[in-house]
Amino acid sequence: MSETATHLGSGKVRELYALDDERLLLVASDRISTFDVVLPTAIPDKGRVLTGLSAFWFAQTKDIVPNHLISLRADGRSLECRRLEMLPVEVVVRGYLSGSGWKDYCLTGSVCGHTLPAGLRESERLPEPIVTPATKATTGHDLNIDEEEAARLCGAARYAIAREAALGIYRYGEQHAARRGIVVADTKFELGVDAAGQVVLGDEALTPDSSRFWPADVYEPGRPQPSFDKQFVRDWCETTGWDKTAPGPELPDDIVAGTRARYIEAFERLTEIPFAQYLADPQIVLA
Ligand code: PZK
Repeated sequence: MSETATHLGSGKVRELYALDDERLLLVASDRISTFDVVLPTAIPDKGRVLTGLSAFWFAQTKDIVPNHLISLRADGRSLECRRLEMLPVEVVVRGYLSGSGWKDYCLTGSVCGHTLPAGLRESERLPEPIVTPATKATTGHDLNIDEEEAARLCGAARYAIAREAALGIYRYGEQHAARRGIVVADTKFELGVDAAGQVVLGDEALTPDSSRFWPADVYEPGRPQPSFDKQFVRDWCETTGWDKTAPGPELPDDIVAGTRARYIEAFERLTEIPFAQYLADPQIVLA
């Protein structure tokens, strides 16, 4: 017996299928992107690591906010999800000053309408996490907006619920990860509304693709931080003279192996489950 799935769309490294009117299938590939380009070389098991982590966080945070997860498939890389009416904004939570947040702060002293203390350094921990929404721009790049604009786009009541949910999950995940040596600098959530009108967490949750993960042991404000997962790839790409336009370079075997090991290390630190055990029985992350 098998179900048919209709391909609905592709993300840079994931595929989305419809199973029926109520259910979607999110499939994480082993593709990796860096400098916004998908590389021609896969990282074996990356999709399983990200799917397992997402499922782990969905299970851990379901009492903070309901989520779209129905089931984790036995392949370890596919999530059956409830179909939602997605909100037209991405809800980014930042606990540290990095990326576009750092750029905007340098230029204006504020980030998405949040005025921050003067004198903060790159990668510095913020006094408290801030919510910095974004919309999908037509260029493919996200466009930061302030929370007033997000409230207009979503409806004020809905946005208020979504932002509190996002803050709650970020705080939970950031604390959990910090105790295991990983700084979650920021993370992007996508939320939607279910058939009953409830705000529900969708997409992926607190993965290295939707977040900035930094190794806590070398964390030091005042400079950019190395990526927990992608730093080998970035550093190697920088040695090649690649101009960072598509197509990217093929990765050598040692860079693939080192990067795969970092993804698995993130999985094992955060879930406290050996990755081999996940491969044998993915449902273990839901316990
Ligand atoms: C939904 N995307 C992003 C695009 C991907 C992912 N539960 C949901 N209900 C309705 N729509 C979506 C979801 C989720 N998650 C997610 N677009 C729509 C996307 C392409 C590939 F893997």
